[in-house]
Amino acid sequence: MAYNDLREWIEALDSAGELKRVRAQVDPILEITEIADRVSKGAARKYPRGGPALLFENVKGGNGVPVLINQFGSERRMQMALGVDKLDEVAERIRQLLNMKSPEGFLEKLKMLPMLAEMGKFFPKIVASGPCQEVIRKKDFSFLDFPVLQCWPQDAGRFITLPCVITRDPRTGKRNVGMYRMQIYDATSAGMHWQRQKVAAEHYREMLRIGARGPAAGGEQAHIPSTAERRSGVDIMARSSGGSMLAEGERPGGTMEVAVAIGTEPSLTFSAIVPAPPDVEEFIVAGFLRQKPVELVKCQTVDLEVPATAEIVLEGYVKLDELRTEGPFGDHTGFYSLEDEYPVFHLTCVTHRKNPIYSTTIVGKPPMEDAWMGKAVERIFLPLMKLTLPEIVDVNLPVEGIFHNLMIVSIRKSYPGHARKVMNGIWALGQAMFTKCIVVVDEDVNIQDIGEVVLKVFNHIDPERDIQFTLGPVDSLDHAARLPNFGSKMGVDATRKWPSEGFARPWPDEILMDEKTKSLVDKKWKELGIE
Ligand SMILES: Cc1cc2nc3c(=O)[nH]c(=O)nc-3n(C[C@H](O)[C@H](O)[C@H](O)COP(=O)(O)O)c2cc1C
Ligand SMILES: [Mn+2]
Repeated sequence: MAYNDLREWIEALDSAGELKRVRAQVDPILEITEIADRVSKGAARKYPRGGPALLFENVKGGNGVPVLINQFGSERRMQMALGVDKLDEVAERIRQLLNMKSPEGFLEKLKMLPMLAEMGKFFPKIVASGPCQEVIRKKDFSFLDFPVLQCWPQDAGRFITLPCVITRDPRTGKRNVGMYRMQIYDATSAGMHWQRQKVAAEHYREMLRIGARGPAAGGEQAHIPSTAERRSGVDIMARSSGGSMLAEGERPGGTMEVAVAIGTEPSLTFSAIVPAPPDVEEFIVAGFLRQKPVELVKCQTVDLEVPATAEIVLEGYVKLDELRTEGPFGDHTGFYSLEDEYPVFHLTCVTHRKNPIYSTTIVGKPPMEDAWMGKAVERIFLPLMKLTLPEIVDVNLPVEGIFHNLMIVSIRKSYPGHARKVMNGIWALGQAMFTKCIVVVDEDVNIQDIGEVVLKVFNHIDPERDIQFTLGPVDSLDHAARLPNFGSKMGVDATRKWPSEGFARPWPDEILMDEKTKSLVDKKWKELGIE
């Protein structure tokens, strides 16, 4: 079942008892964070883990715009958002899609037709008009017409935390939707925190490479950069550090158009955080998740399309020669992410629905709302990881490992060195490149049970032999790395070691009672009178 907009989603949450409306006045500066944090950590005792979604209806200085927060903040709501009873159902749908084999004979081809028709539902549809443009403001607008939060005391200011940032690849015309926070500098400029390994940052670099000659979308011939243009783009990128993509004094000029949708229906919001392969449009991912096309409308002032039912749309551009200090920001590591240089988004037009709803989230010490989103990604991506690494049995990203610090993976080991092959494969797999520590165990370990993991991993390793270090890109949020974005990573091979791996000693059996004794005690259990 698909929600057509945020409002239908809020209604569904309400009727499922998953939403709490708050009528008391609250301050978007710090206070909403403190409330939402307590709810995430269990202060709302009537509710299961993660607490309810919150709709603040009376926000100080918020022009009457309500604030929705914690919409994804429990297992149940994450399932509801994706229209399933178990997240593994989504994984199963992906598995079926990947399992497709070529039909043999006419009958099998006929049987495929409904499947192909089904796939038509994944693609977005451009419609002539949509509620997101009920109100169009081409002048006298400000980010602060909306109740944008300051989340934590040492944050550099107010941040839009749940924006779907839409950009276009200037070479292919393909769109990308990524969730990148935006720090409000003033009424019409904001930091655009796309980290340098993310897709929108690559679109930005691509614009630099082609000398900002304009997008080649819409079937136009793509501009092929000259060697000199390429070299200058590469130079700019190589010389800059951290989030910087331009060297000081470098002025290639030009702009890149950007649109931001806030308050989208949940499958689209979720698809903006999904680490899909760079060339996969998130509008298609959302269409797949909701089994219904996403409807898009053309923007007013930029050549981009936005979800027709979004609550709020920000249209604007990023200058290719402008960077500004972004941060600090209280991040999902539980620490403040450091200041760094990022591009600046300039607002050219705001469109919104009548009586818009502002949707947001906070991050901080786990568990918080994003923990549930991350767990959904873990489940849904398992079949996709298995496509490249079929020996993987299961994956666990413990919430306190904040998704990039720790990945536990069980494998069906088949040859010497197999665990190390898997580590290297994971470090080469899209955003999994950021994984600071990968622990690999045999398939008989239930990796969803951390107690069992600790027991077996630390029994099984000879640290000097079984730990593998490597160097490479690390998450921009990693404050311990020797350099921003570059550092070391560790793999732990906790699989049982084989003679073919040079392990000559016998390997002991795990202690397990025999079945005969177990069933004997089962039968006598009552008679023993212990319970
Ligand atoms: C609440 C939330 C906030 C996020 N903020 C950022 C951010 O500021 N910058 C960033 O690069 N990634 C951020 N991410 C992660 C990206 O959304 C994620 O890596 C996504 O896959 C990027 O999309 P892309 O692959 O199309 O670039 C955030 C994720 C969540 C759940
Ligand atoms: Mn993407």
